[in-house]
Amino acid sequence: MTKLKLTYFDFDGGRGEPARLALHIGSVPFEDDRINPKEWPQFRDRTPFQALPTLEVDGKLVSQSNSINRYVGKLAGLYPKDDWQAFLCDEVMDAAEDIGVRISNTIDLPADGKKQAREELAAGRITRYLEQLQARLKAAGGEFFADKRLTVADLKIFMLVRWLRSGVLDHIPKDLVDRVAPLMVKHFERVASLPEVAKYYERRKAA
Ligand SMILES: N[C@@H](CCC(=O)N[C@@H](CS)C(=O)NCC(=O)O)C(=O)O
Repeated sequence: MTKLKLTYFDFDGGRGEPARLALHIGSVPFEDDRINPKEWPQFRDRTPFQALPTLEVDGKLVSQSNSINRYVGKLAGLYPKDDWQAFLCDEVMDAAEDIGVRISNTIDLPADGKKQAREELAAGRITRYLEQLQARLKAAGGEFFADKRLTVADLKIFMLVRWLRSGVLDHIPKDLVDRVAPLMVKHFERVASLPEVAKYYERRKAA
């Protein structure tokens, strides 16, 4: 059997979490390697592109979160076999990644610059992306983003929406998703209440 080790920072979110969740949902055995951010400076140069997540597959180290999501999605039965549905799934994951990158780029800005950049992002790109993602969801039938069933695209969006609604992002109103893309909130709740997802986070809370 293929030996998998997924390495990411030790928190329940971010770029590594959709793959963790997919592997759990698909009952695919893997080593859940969690790095304390304090260890990161010593660890950085051991990764291919000085970034996490990474996935070790039978001793071979690879990276890039959406590539990992596709690979583990296939192992977990959470990636479309149909090429068109796979394309829809990929587009949504890459759009989610775009938003994440734009927000991450504001993290180290000085306070004033951060406020302005985030307010512009919230009113501009993020709103636009959320509206477009909502339109994609509607076009796919309203429940899931591709293949009329749960795929890794839903898990990636689940993390993004949870982050945007969490209130941890200063200057990005935590009710933005609710206001501009209410179907995305319904989607978030749908994914959160799937028994495998709910059970996973109950176990994490108890750990
Ligand atoms: N394109 C990469 C980006 C990876 C990335 O920037 N990861 C962040 C954590 S979410 C990281 O490792 N940051 C630490 C650093 O850049 O030093 C991917 O999608 O995996």
